[in-house]
This record gives sequence, C-alpha cells and structure tokens, in this order.
Amino acid sequence: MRRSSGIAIAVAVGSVAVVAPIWISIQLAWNEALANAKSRVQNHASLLVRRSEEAESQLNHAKSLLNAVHFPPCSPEEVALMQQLAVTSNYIQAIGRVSYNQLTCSSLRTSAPIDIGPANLITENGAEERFNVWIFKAQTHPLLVISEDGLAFIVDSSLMEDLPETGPGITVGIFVPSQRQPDLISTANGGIPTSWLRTIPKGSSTTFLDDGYVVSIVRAQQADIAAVAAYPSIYIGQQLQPFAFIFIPLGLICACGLAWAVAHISRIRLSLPAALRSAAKRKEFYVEYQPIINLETLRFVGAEALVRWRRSGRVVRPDEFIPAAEESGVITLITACVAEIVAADLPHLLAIDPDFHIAINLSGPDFLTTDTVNLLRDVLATSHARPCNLHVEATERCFLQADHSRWMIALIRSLGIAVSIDDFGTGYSSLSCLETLGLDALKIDKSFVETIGTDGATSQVVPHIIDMAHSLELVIVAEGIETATQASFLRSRGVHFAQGWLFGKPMNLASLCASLHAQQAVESTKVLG
Ligand code: G
Ligand code: G
Ligand code: MN
Repeated sequence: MRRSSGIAIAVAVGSVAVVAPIWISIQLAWNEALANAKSRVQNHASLLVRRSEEAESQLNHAKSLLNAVHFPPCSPEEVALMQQLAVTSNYIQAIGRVSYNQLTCSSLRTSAPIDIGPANLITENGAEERFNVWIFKAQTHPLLVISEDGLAFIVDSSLMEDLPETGPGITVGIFVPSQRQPDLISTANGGIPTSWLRTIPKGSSTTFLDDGYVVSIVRAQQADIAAVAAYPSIYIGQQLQPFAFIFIPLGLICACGLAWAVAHISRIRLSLPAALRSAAKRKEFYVEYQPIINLETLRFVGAEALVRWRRSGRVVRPDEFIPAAEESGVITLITACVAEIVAADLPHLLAIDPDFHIAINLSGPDFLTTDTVNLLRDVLATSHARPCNLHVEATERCFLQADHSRWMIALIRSLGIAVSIDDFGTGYSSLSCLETLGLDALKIDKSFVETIGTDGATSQVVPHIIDMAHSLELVIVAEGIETATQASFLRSRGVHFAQGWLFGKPMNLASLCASLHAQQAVESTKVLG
C-alpha cells in the first residue's frame, strides 16, 4: 500500500467513523419519537372510540325510555322527558321528533319545525345519520343528528373530539366502518382523506404512515363506529429535540473516540516502515529456528530462520510487519539482519552437525536486487559454511517477473545454495511456471497439510501437489505438521522432509544446539551399542 492511498483509506474510514455514530443516533432518536407519536395517535383514537361508545349507550338508554313510556309524540309530557334526558346525558344536546327531514318538536322547545336536510347515511340497523346540521343561530360548528323510529338525537361530536393535550396538528375523526365507502361523520381540525378510513375488524386497531402522517384507526367492540387520529410526521422532528440532546452528544463522543482510534491506528500503520527501518538499525530483530526433519529417519537435518521483532519489550510476530516491510521494501534491511544473525549462528550448529542447514526466507524486493546474492555469499564467507549449509525459501510472490526470477534463482544456485518455493499453493503460481524456474525444493503450505485426514474439498490437493513435485524431481518439504497421522500419510506418499509442531516449535539457538547435541548422543550410543 502506498502512503497516499493509506492516507486516503484512513480519511475515508475516519469520515465514516465520524458520520456513522451521529447518523445512527439520529436514527435512534427518530425511531424513538416515531414510536412515541404512534402511541399518542392510537391513544387519541381509542379515547374517541370510548366516548363514542358512551354516547351510543346514552342514546340507546334515552331511546328505550322514550319508547317505553308511550307518551303521544310531541306531547308536553314527551317533550318534558326529552328535555330531562338531554340535560342528564353529557353527549346528547337535544332530543326531538323527526318527520320529512324536519324536527317537528324537540327539547329545544322551538315553536316552528326546523329543517335538518336529508340523511347522509342509513346505518345497518336502519338509523339515519345527518352530519352537517345547523339548528341554532349561534352555532359555530355542525351538529350530528341520529334518528331512528321518528326519534332524533342531536349530538355535539366536538365534545367527544375535544381531547386532552391534542397539541398542534393532530386531527381526529369518527366514521362508520361498516359502510362500503366510509365517510367521516364528524371531524375536528379537518384534513382527513377518505383513503385513511380503513375497515378493520371490530375491537381492533391499526397504525400506519401515509403521506407524511402517522395515522391510527381504532374500531369499537360493539357499536358500528371507528375513530381515526392523525399526526403530521413533521412534528415528530420537534419531539426529536429532547432525544437529540441526548443521542447527538453521545454520537459525537463515539465519533471522536472512533476517529481518534482510526487516526492512531493509521499513524501506526503509516509509520510502520519508518519504525522497521530504525529497528533494523538498532538491531531489534532476532531469529528463532524451527527444525526441519527427515521424515524417514526423523533426524533434525536443518532449520528455518524465522524473524522476530522485539519492540519496546514486546515481541512482534512476522505476520504483523512482514507485509508492510514487503510493500515498503524495508524487508531487504530485515533480510540483511537475518543473514547476519544466521552467519553468526551457523558455526555453532555446524560444530555439532557439519551437514546441518539453515533456510533463510526471501521476499519479492530481495529478488529485485543482486545485493541479495552478495549477502548470501557473505554469509558463507563469514560463517565458513559450505553452500549446502545454507538454503533459501522464496514465496510465490517473489516470482512475479518470471524471467528475472529465473535469472536470480540461477545466480543463487550457482553459489551452490538450494532454493525452495515457500507456502506453495497459496499464491498464484502454476505448474507451468514451476517447471521453468529451476527450483530445488517445494514446501507444501500448512493450510493444505491441515486438511489431511479430513474430507474437506482441499484434502485432495495434497496428493496432487506431491505427484506434481515428484514428476518435476523436486525435493518436498511439508509444513505445519501437527499430528502423527499427517506425518505417516506424507511419508507414505514419499514426502522427504517435514516441519511442524509435532517435531519442534520455533526455538532459540541454544535450544536448537541442545536438541542437536541430544540427537548426536543418541546416535553415537546406537553406533557404539
Ligand atoms: O513463525 P511464523 O509466525 O514465525 O512466521 C510467519 C510468516 O512470516 C511465515 O510465513 C514466514 O514465511 C514469514 N517469515 C518469517 N521470517 C521471515 C523472514 O526472515 N523473512 C521473510 N521474508 N519472511 C519471514
Ligand atoms: O515461512 P513459513 O510460512 O514456513 O512459516 C511457518 C509459520 O507457520 C510460522 O508462523 C510458524 O510458527 C508456523 N508453524 C510452524 N509449524 C506449525 C504447526 O505445526 N502448526 C501451526 N499451526 N503453525 C505452525
Ligand atoms: Mn518459510
């Protein structure tokens, strides 16, 4: 990764880190306010239904009483009773007799008949309803007249619709849900389209969003009545404010935390090559050796040098810095450190076993310069080792430029140093390029070895790699062996060498020397015995 693209990614991630928590907090606040608005409209509609039911029962009570007493219609006795009933029920304004769209007499005690116009609708049980009746001169809003069997009940629905804390913008209405095309009987604040008047089962309710409104419908349990309440979503924004005061500062705190973390991590990542360069100068790198064994004899025949970085008291593993080192090219300095350490360590190992070898890992950038060849030559010179005591492992990424790679491999091999392809199978390399590179050995990656004895799809790959390596006459080393089953499978397939926790984990020079001494001791007792 180039520095500029690194910065671009850090800026992009940083921006997301700042925007995301704020966006999420606004979203949370909105959801909270929406839920709140939904329950408010539903409460309003329910209250309206309860009042309508109450009005309906007052109406039924008055009707049955008037029918039961059998006073002659419009007689003074009947008008007196009507008056008494109208006064005692809070939703009924007046009661009268209706005939040919006229109130002939009523509790209002007017002398002339009053025109109330034709019915707007006739309900299931034959009651007539008039929604827009104007009776008094001083009336400010239309009244509702419900009539049945000649008796008329004048209801002021605005009393029902006068809800507590309706606040700005809330609209409520009552309608008869059993109608094919329901229409409002009455409404407070107006502005309710008929498309909202949905027919739902008795005793149920529904809440939905439509055209910028939160709408709730509640239908009465018994009476053929339903209420609608609507609240413009625009006001939800106002309710959002108290939530926003909590969530947005919280979001900002999260955003700052995340932005700081991103900045911190990107600073570390961007400065990693610089840190590696100074680590190479200060000799903070050291090496551990992981033994390579002969699968036939189980002898330690060599070891792979694996670099470690001791950074202010902490050991950093190669996976954390090799990729950055390869990208920036600093890896060549690290390779030089490893080569220097190996040159110093080799004499100790060769003193115990003169045929022992150490494998050094090379990366792409190492393959671009002939300095690497000189470096290897220097290792041999300073350690007084023979070329067979030094091996080179190169990953597939080293071989991106096939012609150049072939030339470098030939140069290294001309020193007498063996070259293996590392982590085989994990990169892009194909059989055809393996054929032409002129390698000595192939290391099967541990990700393939892991699949031995399992029935995963890749478990079939290991035998193929082995057969291919045999046909190219390559020495085969298997990596990451952890079980005896894996070892015996590989041995039976003719794999020559192996490396893995089953035989030995990466260890320091002293431990490796001790292991070699122990091995020599066992062998000499065998020879003597
Ligand atoms: O031991 P392990 O975590 O040690 O090694 C992790 C990876 O780092 C291995 O794939 C190995 O190839 C790589 N690696 C270890 N040491 C070196 C080194 O000195 N040079 C390069 N290029 N890669 C190394
Ligand atoms: O360069 P190379 O990819 O060979 O590096 C070997 C890596 O694999 C190192 O990180 C080493 O610690 C790790 N390793 C070596 N042997 C085993 C093993 O048996 N099991 C597992 N899981 N990892 C191993
Ligand atoms: Mn390796």
